[in-house]
Amino acid sequence: GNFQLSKGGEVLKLYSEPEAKCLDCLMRDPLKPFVPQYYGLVTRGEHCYIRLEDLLCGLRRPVIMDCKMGVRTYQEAELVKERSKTTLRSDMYHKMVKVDPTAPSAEEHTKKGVTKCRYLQWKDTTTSTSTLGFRIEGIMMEDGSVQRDFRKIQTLTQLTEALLYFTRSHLNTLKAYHSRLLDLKDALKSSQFFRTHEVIGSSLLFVHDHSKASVWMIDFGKTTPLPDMTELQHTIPWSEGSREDGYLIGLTSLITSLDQAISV
Ligand code: 4IP
Ligand code: MN
Repeated sequence: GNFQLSKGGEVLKLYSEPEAKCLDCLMRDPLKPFVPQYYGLVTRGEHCYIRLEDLLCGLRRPVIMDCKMGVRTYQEAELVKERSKTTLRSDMYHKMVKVDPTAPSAEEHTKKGVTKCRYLQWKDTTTSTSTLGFRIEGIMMEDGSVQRDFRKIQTLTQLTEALLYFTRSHLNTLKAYHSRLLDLKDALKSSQFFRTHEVIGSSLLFVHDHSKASVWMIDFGKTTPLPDMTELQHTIPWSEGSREDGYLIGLTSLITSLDQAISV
């Protein structure tokens, strides 16, 4: 990703204004314990970086899972922008064809390009994003091997299998994740930040080693404040204009699945 270096328990992430604004807000919100500590900005060479707590610091052979939350991963604003100016992306066309050669339309095949929203929508609807409210983006096991294809996960039962694999069925790890997610749910309920932001493309990062397990909210580059006086529920499906993100649909799927995994 765009993480530059890790030193002294800190990582640097390339600056983005929306993300820095979210982190500022989050450091003064009930969600603070669920977000990496934010230490402000630093310039290195020509670039500005966001200084964040290194969540892997002190862990031995950590196991990591990135879950991208929500029922969609594109902003409404991106959708609107595309209607007036349709830039075709050949890289996204090729990523699409690699997974399913029949996915692009005849026109898209001819142009060898798709719009960004078309690609992101296709991905959302062919993974668990649109149904379970999140998808597993990747898992890194203790030996450093990375698995990225979780496209087949469509049901809670398949999700439970993935969680059992990820934790090697360790009951203590599963229980620690479960209770952390329940605490997160409580914090989200009382969070002013959560009520007033459309949370898109943000992940829950699951991290454990032999002795501890935790979950963190990360990646706020596409999380944006709502107009004054509007609030989201985060629990209902999206329809254009509602800006609903379905974040809590995904969190509920994860909690339900961990419940199942614990009782296996
Ligand atoms: C990626 O697709 C992810 O959706 C990225 O989101 C997105 O970055 C990329 O868009 C898109 O190509 P794959 O994961 O299928 O490769 P994230 O960074 O949340 O993982 P954005 O810019 O939307 O954050 P481009 O436009 O950066 O290529
Ligand atoms: Mn991410």
